Amino acid sequence: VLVTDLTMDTGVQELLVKAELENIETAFQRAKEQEPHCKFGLTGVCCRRCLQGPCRVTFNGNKGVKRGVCGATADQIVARNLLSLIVEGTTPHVEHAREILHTLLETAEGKAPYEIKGKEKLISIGKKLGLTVDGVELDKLAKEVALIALQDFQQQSGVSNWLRLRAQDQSIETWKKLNILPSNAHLEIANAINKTAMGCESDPVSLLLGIMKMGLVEGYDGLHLSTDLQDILFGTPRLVKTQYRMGVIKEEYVNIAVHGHIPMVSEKVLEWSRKLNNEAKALGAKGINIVGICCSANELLMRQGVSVATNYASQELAIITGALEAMVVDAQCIMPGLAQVAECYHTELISALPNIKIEGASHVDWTPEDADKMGEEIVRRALAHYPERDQSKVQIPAGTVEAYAGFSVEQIVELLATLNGQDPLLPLIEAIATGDILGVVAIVGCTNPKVKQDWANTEVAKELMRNNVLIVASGCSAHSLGKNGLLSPDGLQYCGEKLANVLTAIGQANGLPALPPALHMGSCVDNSRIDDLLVALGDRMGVAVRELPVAGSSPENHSPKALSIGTFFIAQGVDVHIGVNAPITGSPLVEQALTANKGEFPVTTDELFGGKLIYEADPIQAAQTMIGRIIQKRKALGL
Ligand code: BF8
Ligand code: SF4
Repeated sequence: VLVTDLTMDTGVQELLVKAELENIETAFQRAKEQEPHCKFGLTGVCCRRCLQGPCRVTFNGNKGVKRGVCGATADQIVARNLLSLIVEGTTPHVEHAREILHTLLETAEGKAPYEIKGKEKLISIGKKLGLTVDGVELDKLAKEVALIALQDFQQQSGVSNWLRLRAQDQSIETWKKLNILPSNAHLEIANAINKTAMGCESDPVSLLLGIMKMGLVEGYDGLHLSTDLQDILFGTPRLVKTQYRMGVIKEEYVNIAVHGHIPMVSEKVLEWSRKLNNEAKALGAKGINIVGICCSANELLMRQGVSVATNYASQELAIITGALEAMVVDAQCIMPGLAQVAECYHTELISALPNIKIEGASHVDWTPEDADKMGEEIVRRALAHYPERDQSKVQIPAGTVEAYAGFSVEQIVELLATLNGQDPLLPLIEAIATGDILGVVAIVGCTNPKVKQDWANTEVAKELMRNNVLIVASGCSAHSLGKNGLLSPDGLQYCGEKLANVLTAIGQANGLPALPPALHMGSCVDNSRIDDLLVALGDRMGVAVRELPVAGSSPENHSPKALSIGTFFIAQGVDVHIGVNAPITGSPLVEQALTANKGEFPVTTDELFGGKLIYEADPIQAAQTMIGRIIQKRKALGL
């Protein structure tokens, strides 16, 4: 296989060649070894829910057995498996939210060494929750906010506080009618696992509604809760300029990569790298250089302007540069294969979450109270490894790409306010109304070694831009766009003329050459920001989110998290495109319900919620399908 077929990133290509020469295995190679994939698994009809199985039933409706030992049909097995997968997507985000919630609580109580940097966010959320904010001390207010959030993990009835805080009224009405409003994230997760257990729920329609409910748990007590509390603790992102690609790893520096998702870990590592910077100089280095991978990168990029080495599929390659003294990992999307790669170098792979251990990695415990101890210990270990670096193994692909990020909703509104201080969203709405902006599409999610890295993400984006669709981005797909110049004003060359003019006008009103054609809104939990933007647009236009000419797209999805996030958006009536098929095609019922493709099954998410799943591997076709729906929704609005 040619490395140019595996990834668009020339730095990663160079390192893949190095890996081969050094006989080091990577995910790109292992992905090939798994081909061809098992059809039962791919289509979702393999059931391992009890020890009478595993049972495999027909995936194309005619060949093979029709029922498992217990009598379960393909529809039932696929729906159950999908709910189970969505629970696995939701739970890491809910755990993420719970961890930041406890950190905020302990910070407010003076027990944890963090400070409340997002005063404005705290006050605005306090107000929205109906708390008294005037004259109240920040710590006291933060504690009250945290305790209200904690109810979302404790209350046995009622509706999730964070859902009521962030959802649009029209959506709540729809969900209420369908009886899918969640109350307590832990309870809903337990309930969903109970549904999928052997001999429990077998009604595929009820299982599908369970999937939509889980999407709401994901959206409000996963994404929104995480972002809101992180903004309170670390501040709301503002426009930053940064650098992308492997070239951000610097030979003359002590290099530490932060990888994973939890900013309580990565922020502390960054803080201690600044405090101990002189110790690196004493070792003959120029200082300590922190680089990001995956969503830890996004968190530090958005708030601190830290540069990004790479995204998901090529995480192992960052170590193969031979120039990382340490890689710190917390949770989610950490490949176990990292340990094997790190063994070949002086790089120490360090895990940090008390209940997430990685085989072959060393461990430094993060807890809110001991966060400083963790930060200092990790940075000191990296310093100690610097003299062990083997220069003969160092090869850092040259070159970096400039990118803008930090587009929180607050920042977007502030940029627009230079055009209309009274009604900042109006210029954007007018541009949508005239068709200067045809619609808005969120490019979100992962990279996946099944797809040429960054290729589908950037192709979908470029085709949309060419058709004057404004792009907002998050997660590893934002990194794909960043590495390829689409987070910089240079990316305007790919835009239709009308979109380019709007972006130039807004940029120049703010002292920039132009806005980039894709606005980087953050990590995967920050898909909440994209949701906030949609709700704000809908509310200002007086329409439901489901009526907006918008869509979401995850062209290189790999993680169940991408599916649970997608479910959340479908529940609000937003179409969601995926480029790597979910395991649903073994069930005509589940496939039709989600994709609304013609079939005899009468109930679809499109009818109930206003949004559907679009599976399309071809990026240009995917973009065109989304554009078709955007035009349909525009027409319905009279545009
Ligand atoms: O939460 S985009 S590969 S790192 S799952 Fe994972 Fe996908 Fe990256 Fe961030 Ni999101
Ligand atoms: Fe087979 Fe039914 Fe057990 Fe699944 S739950 S493994 S279909 S017997």
